[in-house]
Amino acid sequence: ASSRPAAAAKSRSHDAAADFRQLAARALAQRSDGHSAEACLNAVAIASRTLLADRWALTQQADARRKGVRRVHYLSMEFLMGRALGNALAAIGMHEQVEAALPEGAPALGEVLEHEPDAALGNGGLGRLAACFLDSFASLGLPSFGYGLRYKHGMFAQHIQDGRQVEQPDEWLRHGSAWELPRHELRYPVGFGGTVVNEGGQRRWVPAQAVVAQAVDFIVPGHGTERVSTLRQWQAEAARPIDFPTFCRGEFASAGAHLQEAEALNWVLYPDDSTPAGRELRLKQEFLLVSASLQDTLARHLREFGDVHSYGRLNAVHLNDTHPAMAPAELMRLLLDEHGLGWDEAWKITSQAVSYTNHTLMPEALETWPVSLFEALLPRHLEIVYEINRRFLDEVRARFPGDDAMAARVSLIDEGAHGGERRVRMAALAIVASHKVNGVSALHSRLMVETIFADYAKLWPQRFINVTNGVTPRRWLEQANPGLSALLDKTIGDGWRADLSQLSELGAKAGQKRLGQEFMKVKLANKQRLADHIRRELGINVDPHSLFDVQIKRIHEYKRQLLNVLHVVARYQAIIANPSAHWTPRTVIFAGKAASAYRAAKLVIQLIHDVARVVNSDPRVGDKLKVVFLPNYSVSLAQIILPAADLSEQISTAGTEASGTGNMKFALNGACTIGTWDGANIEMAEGMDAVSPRKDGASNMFVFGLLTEEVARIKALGYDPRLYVEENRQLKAVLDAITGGVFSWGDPDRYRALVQPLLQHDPYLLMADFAAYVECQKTVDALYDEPTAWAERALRNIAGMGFFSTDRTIGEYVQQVWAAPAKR
Ligand code: DL6
Repeated sequence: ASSRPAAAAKSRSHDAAADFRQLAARALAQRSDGHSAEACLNAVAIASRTLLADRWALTQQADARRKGVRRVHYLSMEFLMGRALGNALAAIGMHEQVEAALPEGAPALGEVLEHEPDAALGNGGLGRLAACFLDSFASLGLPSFGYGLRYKHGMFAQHIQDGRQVEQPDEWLRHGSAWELPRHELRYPVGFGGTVVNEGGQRRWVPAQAVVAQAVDFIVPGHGTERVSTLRQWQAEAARPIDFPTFCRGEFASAGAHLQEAEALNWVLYPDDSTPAGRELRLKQEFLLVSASLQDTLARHLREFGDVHSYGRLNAVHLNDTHPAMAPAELMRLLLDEHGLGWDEAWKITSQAVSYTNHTLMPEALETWPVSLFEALLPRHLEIVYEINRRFLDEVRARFPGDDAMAARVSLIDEGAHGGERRVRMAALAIVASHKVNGVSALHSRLMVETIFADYAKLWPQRFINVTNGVTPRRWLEQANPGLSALLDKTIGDGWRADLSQLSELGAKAGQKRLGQEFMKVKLANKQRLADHIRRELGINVDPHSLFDVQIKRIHEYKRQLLNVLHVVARYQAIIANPSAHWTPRTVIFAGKAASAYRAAKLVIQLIHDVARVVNSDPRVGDKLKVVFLPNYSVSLAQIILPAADLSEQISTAGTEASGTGNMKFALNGACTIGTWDGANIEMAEGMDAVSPRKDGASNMFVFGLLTEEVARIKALGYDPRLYVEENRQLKAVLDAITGGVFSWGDPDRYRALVQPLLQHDPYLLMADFAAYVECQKTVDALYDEPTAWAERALRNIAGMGFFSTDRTIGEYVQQVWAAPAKR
């Protein structure tokens, strides 16, 4: 009898596989372009999506039956999903079926997978974290939805012309997306502008303009489960069709101007906000996301439970940074004006539901909106914000009588005391409305309550917590690095695939010579693959035996790609001064995008290219040093680069990087880290040293540089970067070479705007950390010269990474933020 269920399961999976093959074959037969990679990709994606859509229906039915269990709604302007097909096939276990379904003459599966464009609907770590969360939502079976916008052109595609970044629209939807499931039944009106009217004592917003938000779903498969999660993306459409009489008069553009205006909401992520039109578009995008998502959650709640009173108990609404911070105001409006609740109940529900993650201490990233713009676009919301603020400030004054300065600092409105315009502080709105606010690493969360949110933490110390970031090991180890994954299976068993903490078992084995050799073999194969990619893309030959030293991330001054370049130049000068000395060969690899309006970051990209041009063509240098910038950084590019890295550069000024998640991906793939005592580097080093302590007691990480408190102290004492330059001949020679035009032949002024600030304010203390960085790089060289010791160190790094899975992160969010309704 016991074999009957097993036989039934086998036959079910046989049926599913046969269905899958049939679906793929049918979709392929319906194409007009034969068996091209494009056609095969589309066919297999359609078959996968159909299977996932069935799983979606079952997941929703199961969740609707789980009465009393909260659903999580994760609102984010960014979801950096990358490619979907490889992940889907790994999750649903249909690799073999696909091989079988691809007809004679079709490209190999690997080539088909390479053909898929990245869904690059994000900027950096924040967006990729959201994508990793969806993977863990599904794999852990958490009742949940991700909510975002469907950007037709992503952020931008980065092209490099003459060493400069040029932004182009990212045309990832050019061939459509077989993954998307438009939900024509889910359409919500979203208004802008207009007035607020009084109807029998009830306030009601009458917008001047309206669009319709149409839901388009992207189903995210779970691994090791048939459950899925959903990324619901909103597409704005005009609320009415073309104006027919105008069209008939031949005025085609004006007949459809409102269609174009609605569509523009979905063109790009983070439109340049240096113009008033750009700022207005951005605020409208944020409201589109918030309003459509909340209407959707309310509609679902009403369908399942029949009334709104239990909404706060049964729904978590999470704000991924301040971009969706309008959510509390919109939820209040919907509850007050559309559902007729009183203020107190609406506020209780709102604050039960809402929670907020802060992802940066950078003041410029803490959004504020001019009151005038806010009022013009969202007049009813401004009324609600004022009322929230009035009640909140009453509480503040009661608790801190006479402290007007405190009230002014925490107010939701910046009154523009120094001649500036009045502005709405979105982080303040998010904090006041949330029952929990978290930072993303232990250091960041501590600094958050000690600095930018200190006043709020005084009011509500229990509200602030830490949840350290993670990454999904499915994409970032199993799929990106099958060679290393197989080696781990062989060494510690495959339990780590379901429970990453089991990586710690590697700690005791890290010193085994044979294991080290096998590890280095896997690494070399990955490096060869990257070297081939670099040759194909850039025509540069790099030696896979050289140390691959990698910094891939958004280009930003605080991340200090420039410090890395200064070290490269110092090394170049040292090599040409003494070419016959022993040099540990290095290939320094960069990738990353600079925000389109960020001049200094764009200059850094140009400098990297100029330095690369000089270094790579200098015959005295040869293979001792190579510099590579890989354009158009993306998730799929990261999946090739990370497994090939020997050294991970995590060199932000201490106290500036909230967490980092690239740092985790590198270490998981067996790269050693050179890093400052910043963000999650700290917990990573502690993790490695706890599971696999070194005999000499030193850290497994290459740590250098000033600590956060030292940075603060130096700044307080009056930091003078010139003193560091005057004392360090090497540093002076590096800066002289850059300003002297060695790398910008014929244009010595090109980098004045980069170097001058280093000598004047140097806000990220590159000058102060340079010497320590260069010294630390020497210890990296020394270890790399001993492959056995290097492999042992790299294995210890992997062993310490068990904590950094998003499965753990999500477990903590569930326990500390989302599971229980808030008590205030
Ligand atoms: O929490 C995800 C990610 C962190 O790992 C990075 O350290 C942090 O820089 C990033 N934050 C942002 C916020 N916006 N800005 N700037 O992207 O979040």
